[in-house]
Amino acid sequence: MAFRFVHTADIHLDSPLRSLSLRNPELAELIGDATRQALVRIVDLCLEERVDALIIAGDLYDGDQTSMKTARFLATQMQRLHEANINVFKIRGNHDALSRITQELVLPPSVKVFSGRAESVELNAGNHTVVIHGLSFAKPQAPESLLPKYKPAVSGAINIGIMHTSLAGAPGHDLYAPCSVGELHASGFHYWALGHIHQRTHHAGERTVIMPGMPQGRDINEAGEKSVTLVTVQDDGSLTIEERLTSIAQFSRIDVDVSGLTEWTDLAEHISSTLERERTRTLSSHLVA
Ligand SMILES: [Mn+2]
Repeated sequence: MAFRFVHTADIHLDSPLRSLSLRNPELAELIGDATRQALVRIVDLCLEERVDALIIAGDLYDGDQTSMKTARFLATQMQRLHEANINVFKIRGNHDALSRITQELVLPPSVKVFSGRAESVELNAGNHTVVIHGLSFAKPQAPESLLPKYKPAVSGAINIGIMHTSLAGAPGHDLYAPCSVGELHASGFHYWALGHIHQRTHHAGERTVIMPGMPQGRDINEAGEKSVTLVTVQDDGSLTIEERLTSIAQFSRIDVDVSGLTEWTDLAEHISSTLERERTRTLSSHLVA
C-alpha cells in the first residue's frame, strides 16, 4: 500500500493586506480571505486524495497578530483531517515563532507539532516504515544551519525531513537556518519538505528536495499560480511527485503594447482584449491584474 502525503508551507494566515488591495473593498475582502480559502482547498485535496498525512513546513501563521477567529478556523480544518484519519506534521517557522495565541491553541491529537529539539516519528505504511523528522524554530531567528541537529536517517526506512530554511539565500528573504541543497541531497533522507521561500522550486539531484512556495500569493510581488505538492511513496520505494493548484486568486503584471494606436476606443478595446486573453489563461478562480 502506497504512502501518500501533501506538502505545503508558508500559508501565512492573517497576513496583513498591503496597499494595492486596500484601495478596493471588494478586492480587500477577496484577498483578505484567500489564504484561509487556500488552506480549505489543501484540506479538501487531502480528503479527496485520501492521503495519509499533511506536512506543513513552517509559517502557517504570519506573526503575532493572529486572531482568536483564525485559531478557531484552524482548529476546524484540523478536525476535518482528524476525522478522516489524516495525520498532520507541522514545524514552526520564523513567523510562527512570533505568534503567541497559537502556542496555546488546542489541536486534535493527530496534529504533531515538532518542538525546538529534533524529533522523529515512525509510521507503519504497508510495505515500508516511514520516518518523519522535524525541528521547529524556537525563536524567530536561526543564524546557523539546523541540519546537524536532525536525527540520522533510519536505515531501511523511507526518511522524510521537514525543514524551514532560506537554503543558501534567496532574493527578498533574510538568511534563516542556512544550508545547501547539496547537503540535503547527501543527508540520506528520501524527501526534504522545505518551507520559507515563497517561490516554488524542485531542487533536482540524488534525492527529492522541494520548496513548494506559498499556496496563495498576497500581493503583486507574489505573482502567478500557487500550489502544493502531492507525494506518493510507491511500493518499490520510489517517489511520484505531483503539483496541485491551490491559489484562489493569482496576481499578474500585464504589459499592453499600445504603440500605433491613436484612438481612445481602439485603446480601450485593446486593453480589454489583452485582459480577456490573460483571464482565459488563468487557472486560479480570480485574476488580479
Ligand atoms: Mn519563513
